[in-house]
Amino acid sequence: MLAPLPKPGRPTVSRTALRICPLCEATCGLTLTIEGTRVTGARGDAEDVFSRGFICPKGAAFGELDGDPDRLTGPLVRTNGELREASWGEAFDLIAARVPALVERYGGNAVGVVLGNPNVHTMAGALYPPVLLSTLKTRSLFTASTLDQMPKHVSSGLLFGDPFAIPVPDLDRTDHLLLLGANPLDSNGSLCTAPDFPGRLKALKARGGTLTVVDPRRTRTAKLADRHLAIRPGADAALLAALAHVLFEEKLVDLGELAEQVEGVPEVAAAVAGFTPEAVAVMCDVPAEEIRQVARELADAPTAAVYGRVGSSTVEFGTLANWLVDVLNVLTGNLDRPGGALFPLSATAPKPRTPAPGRGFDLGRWRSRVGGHPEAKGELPLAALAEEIATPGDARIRALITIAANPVLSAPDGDRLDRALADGLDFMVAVDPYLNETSRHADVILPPPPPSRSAHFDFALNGFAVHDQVRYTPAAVPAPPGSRSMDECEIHARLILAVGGLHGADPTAVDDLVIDRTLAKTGLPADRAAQLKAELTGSTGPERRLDLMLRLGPYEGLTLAKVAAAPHGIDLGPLKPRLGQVLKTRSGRVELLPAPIAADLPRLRRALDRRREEDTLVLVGRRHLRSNNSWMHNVPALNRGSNRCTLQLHPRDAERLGVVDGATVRIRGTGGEIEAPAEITDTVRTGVVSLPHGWGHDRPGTRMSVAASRPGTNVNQLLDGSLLDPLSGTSVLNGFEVSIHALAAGRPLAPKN
Ligand SMILES: Nc1nc2c(c(=O)[nH]1)N[C@H]1C(S)=C(S)[C@@H](COP(=O)(O)OP(=O)(O)OC[C@H]3O[C@@H](n4cnc5c(=O)[nH]c(N)nc54)[C@H](O)[C@@H]3O)O[C@H]1N2
Ligand SMILES: Nc1nc2c(c(=O)[nH]1)N[C@H]1C(S)=C(S)[C@@H](COP(=O)(O)OP(=O)(O)OC[C@H]3O[C@@H](n4cnc5c(=O)[nH]c(N)nc54)[C@H](O)[C@@H]3O)O[C@H]1N2
Ligand code: SF4
Ligand SMILES: [Mo]
Repeated sequence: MLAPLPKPGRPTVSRTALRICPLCEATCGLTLTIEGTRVTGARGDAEDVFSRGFICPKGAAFGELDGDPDRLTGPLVRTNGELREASWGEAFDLIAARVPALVERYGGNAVGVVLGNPNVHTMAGALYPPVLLSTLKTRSLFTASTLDQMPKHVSSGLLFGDPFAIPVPDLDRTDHLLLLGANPLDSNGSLCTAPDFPGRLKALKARGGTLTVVDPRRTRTAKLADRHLAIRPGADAALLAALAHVLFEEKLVDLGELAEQVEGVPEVAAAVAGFTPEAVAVMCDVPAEEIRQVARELADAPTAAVYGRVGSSTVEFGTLANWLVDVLNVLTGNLDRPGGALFPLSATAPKPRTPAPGRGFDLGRWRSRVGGHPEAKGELPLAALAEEIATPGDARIRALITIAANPVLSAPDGDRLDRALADGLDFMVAVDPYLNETSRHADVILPPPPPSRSAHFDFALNGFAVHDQVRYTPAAVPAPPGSRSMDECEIHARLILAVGGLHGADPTAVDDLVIDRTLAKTGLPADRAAQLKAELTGSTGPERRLDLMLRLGPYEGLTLAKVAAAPHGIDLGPLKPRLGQVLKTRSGRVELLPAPIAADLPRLRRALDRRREEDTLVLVGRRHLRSNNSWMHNVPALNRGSNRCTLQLHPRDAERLGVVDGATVRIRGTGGEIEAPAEITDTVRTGVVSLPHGWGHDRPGTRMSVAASRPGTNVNQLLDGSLLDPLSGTSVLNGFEVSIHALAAGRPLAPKN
């Protein structure tokens, strides 16, 4: 059924193969050029039903990233304190010898699991971590979500009863996009999967639509906007509350067809009553009249969508801001209508349910041991991981499994976490292709093969796509002769067996178990279920699981065979209204003012009166098109040219502080001090400085030679991890106070301890 792979070994003439790009959320279809088992080029697949040929510099560097000589080619195991190459058998033997014994003695919570960002970009990351967690019976789960989009999950859980019910802006049809805290021209979009996001924004403008961007920096996205509000960081919730206020005050609220499905509108009106444009103007540093104008434009647009991302999520009032984004979509009648914000329907989603009340969404069902942080969506704040390891107590975390995560760089206070990983753990496993700042602490590293050797399906990201479609790409390249690589799905399955006391069993047993459980939940009669199982095609466990999900999914007649037969994808149509199917609240309606939100609003109200010193500086992040979080700095094509890890500051602030362009500055925050070269630019507003994250590749014992040669500095060392959005446990990574001191110009960066 699937295209046969050429025989490995002989250098063949170059051929091409399709591969969905796993490097960011845009999921572009790529055409790879392959010589033998080496990827020598990548271009956009012009026939891809979704991306239609788009590619960015990261996708174009696919071959170099895939063939990075620093990638681990087989497992590493620690013996006598040193990591050395080992066989897969040795690696899993050691895990099986250590983890079940710890679970037996201290309970499942003694094993922490950290899931990082690339899990949304691999099939393995979608299919196996839930099984790993249920096998371990651990509540010690930490993911990149609490450095990112957990405020959105919490807001959706409370509003719609389902933390994964995330409406996305209908980019291709909307007349008006109000975009906050996102810079898709560099990030290519997030929780809004849209290959060629830049082109889609330009198309919006070309059809006469309006783009408003709210960002303390004049980003490339802001430059495209009809209106740019250079808001003070951390103030989005106040701005959005004021917009809601104006809608009520000027009688612009019009739920349209939504009216029947929403409760709590008068309560929201009362809740935002204090948030007049005048009351929020100082906190936001946006004139009251301009706020009124934005509200009117939003209400007047034939269709409109409000969309907020990282810059309005990883902030002090992140959940409130994310809630208000959808409150505005509701109040303007734009939720669940074409041109507004709609719920995608992916091919592997469960069949839509008949509208009915659901079980609702609860927060804080348990709390973290040390800090007492409430769980959100079953997770604890990643910022609390270090203390959960290092604080003595019977219930402390003693073993850690990190999968595709580099929290030493991506989470607050990496130095503290670094020490906790070094001194506080009995055992650590990392599933990671690199020996990096985090995995260097592992006792066992299990490296997945390069992406060209993995099949790809976007289980997670299709659920946030601006157009329904389905695409599958099998592995593009076979393992070269003599290679020790193991498919990442098999790594995950073997890991589950090893920690669960079934070490050595056939890894497809894990897939069969999931298939049987899934079939049992369908309520199908046993003979029909057995028949369905027998009909599944696919040459691997994960392929059979994908086939089952497609067959049980919302699109009649879709199977793996059908999807595989359409290598450029199958178009499933524009997004459609489906709110009734989505709602799982106890009332069966959108609950517009959930109690936890109402209880958090006074905190925002108090912040309106907060006066900061005139010369207070707050820090925000930024992303660069040729980078991705912490792990792409080892690819020469993506890490050349001028230093990108610079502290941007406004000329007026620079002058006041006596900082000249290019000089080294010392930046101080609650978590520590770092140094970076200053870059003076008026693209940041006054009172704001900006430093990107994911840098600081100067720790010993890693194997990322290119990254280490241009290490940059770790912005997250400025944070002590105590600053969180309380409802979601998400770290405040944007809009925190720092102080800046000019050092002598040209002084070399101080070596890190
Ligand atoms: N200050 C600040 N900090 C931030 C952010 C910010 O904006 N500002 N952004 C936050 C956000 S949004 C996120 S998502 C987090 C990301 O933080 P993390 O989730 O820690 O992700 P990365 O830093 O991308 O590290 C990914 C890890 O996965 C490994 N990896 C790459 N490909 C694969 C694969 O195919 N399989 C496996 N098993 N591993 C793989 C890489 O080698 C690396 O170790 O960072 C957060 N940190
Ligand atoms: N090139 C590249 N692409 C990426 C990534 C990457 O690292 N590099 N990371 C991927 C990941 S994991 C994610 S989650 C996405 C994120 O994608 P986006 O959500 O687009 O995130 P950013 O590009 O960081 O843009 C956030 C913007 O918020 C602004 N901001 C900061 N504080 C505030 C505030 O208080 N209010 C407002 N309104 N704005 C504020 C910042 O100036 C910044 O421009 O990108 C993904 N794509
Ligand atoms: S935009 Fe994202 S998915 Fe598309 S080529 Fe670039 S990195 Fe890959
Ligand atoms: Mo992210």
